[in-house]
Amino acid sequence: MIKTRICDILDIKYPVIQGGMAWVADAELASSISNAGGLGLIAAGNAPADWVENEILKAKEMTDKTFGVNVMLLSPFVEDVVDVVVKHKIKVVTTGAGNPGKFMDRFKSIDARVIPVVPSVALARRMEAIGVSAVIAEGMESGGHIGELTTMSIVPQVVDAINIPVIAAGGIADGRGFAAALALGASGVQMGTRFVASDECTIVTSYKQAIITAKDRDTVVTGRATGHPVRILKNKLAREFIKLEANGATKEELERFGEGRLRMAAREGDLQNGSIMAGQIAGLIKDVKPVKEIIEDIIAEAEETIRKINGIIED
Ligand code: TUI
Repeated sequence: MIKTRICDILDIKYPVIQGGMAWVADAELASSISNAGGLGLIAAGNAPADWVENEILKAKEMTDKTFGVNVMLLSPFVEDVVDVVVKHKIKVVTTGAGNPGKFMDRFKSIDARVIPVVPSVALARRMEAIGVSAVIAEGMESGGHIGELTTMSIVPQVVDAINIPVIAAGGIADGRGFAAALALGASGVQMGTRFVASDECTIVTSYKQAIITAKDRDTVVTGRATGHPVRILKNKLAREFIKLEANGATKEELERFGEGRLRMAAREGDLQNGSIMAGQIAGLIKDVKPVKEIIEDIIAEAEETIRKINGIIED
């Protein structure tokens, strides 16, 4: 049985946390992951606050376990989303794409556990100083909006810099990755792409198929010129975006070109013109299966991996 500090802090059985994933992580996915012993979260993304509230109400019907909300700090609706989080006394809030500092008092007023994604040691230190419960150290192997460091580099450096628990993210989809995260000093893992390829994920089947047929080099990072690099699967949109960037399109032009593209892929099923966000580990994922099986397989494989490693030590 693998039990770490984060299990007690979040009141969860397994130290497995679902990634934010705008337009993907709704009440159905989040509650299934919480029911399976991990921590599921509703991803606010760029959605209006009433969508988030509706998903919270649904999730409350679907699970009696802890679930959270992922707040995407670049959202035009972020203030209203925080109001909804506070109104419903959400127990766990993860944040992405920025510094949640200005909302900390509001989150603390409902005694929420706040867990920001950090792309650097400096931000991890600042987050510890303002009283977050843990941080997610996310490597650039991840899908969606990413930082610059790899998981292998950022996790141990953040672990050494702070005293609160660190959750490893980026490039983790099986028990070997989970065991590696523990070896780096992490208290748990956050996974996104692995949970996209699950039965309970409500997005179009073709997006899941794109993940399970992807090979190791099938993702590309677009949007470096906008200051918001985003990892997606290679497709027509990716090629067009890269061409625009090479031709010196402005930040505004690129942002306008990218608008609404994730929804187009995940919900409308346009896998050529939509943005298929996925991590580099997509190449390892070969099947769509129930969330419970994903989590239990990972834990069992991690235990086996750790036993194997122990077995190579000679006195
Ligand atoms: O947030 C994510 N992944 C996302 S958000 C998203 S929606 C979006 N689409 C286009 C452009 C931008 C966002 C799709 N995928 N992951 C967590 C994450 N957070 N990755 C990187 C960061 C991050 C970056 C800078 C966190 C904090 C940060 O701080 C800068 C500062 O203010 O100090």
